[in-house]
Amino acid sequence: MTDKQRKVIFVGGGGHSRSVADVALSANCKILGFVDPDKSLDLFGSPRLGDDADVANIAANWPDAEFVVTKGQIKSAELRRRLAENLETNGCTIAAPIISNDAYISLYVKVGAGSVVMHKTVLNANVVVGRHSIVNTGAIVEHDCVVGDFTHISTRAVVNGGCRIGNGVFLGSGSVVLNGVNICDNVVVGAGSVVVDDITEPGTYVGVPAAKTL
Ligand code: JB2
Repeated sequence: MTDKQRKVIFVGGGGHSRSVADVALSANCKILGFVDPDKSLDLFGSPRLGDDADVANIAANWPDAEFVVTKGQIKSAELRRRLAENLETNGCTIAAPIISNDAYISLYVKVGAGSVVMHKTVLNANVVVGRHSIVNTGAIVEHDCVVGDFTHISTRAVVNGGCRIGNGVFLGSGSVVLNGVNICDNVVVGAGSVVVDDITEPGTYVGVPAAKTL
């Protein structure tokens, strides 16, 4: 028996959406199209359906469509939050989590609506990931971690066991968070940085060990 194919609409048609397209196809989703102010974009043949002001009409045309925000760049958490609110205000269905068929997901994991878990990731036992978050290609989130909403764990980042990562956090590519470390909301950790102690103030942290930049 095959699962019913899901129908998804992307909000954002840039680089991240191209990576998510590949994940969505692997997860038996049909991409109906995307929403983006840039009329020049193409998403592997899926049409541009309009911009953010059009989402209510788009949802009315495709009542079974699920919407997912597909923007990923550094410091985009606030924009992603606004785009998600716009979807909710306009009655759009937020996509159930989109999870690559090439990810290892423990049976004891919860992932929130609007989140995307990309290829070659590992979410180990007892992990909770919030809403509208991204676990990008090759990232590892170890046992008992809690990851907030609108948070992006970038490519090949490693979050070791028992960490709490807040909302709107961006962990750069290849960064490492040591066991049991807590990171508060609205933090950016630079690529390759190693977080060894709790971060309790929003800001940008880089280096080994990671320290706040001015
Ligand atoms: O308000 C908006 C808006 N503002 C910009 N609403 C909607 N619906 N879309 C918006 N955009 C669109 O986001 C731009 O027109 C553009 O198409 C897209 C941003 O594309 P970009 O490739 O710059 O960023 P991205 O978030 O798709 O991907 C970044 O982050 C990924 C994690 C890139 O840096 C990728 O290389 C990276 N892998």
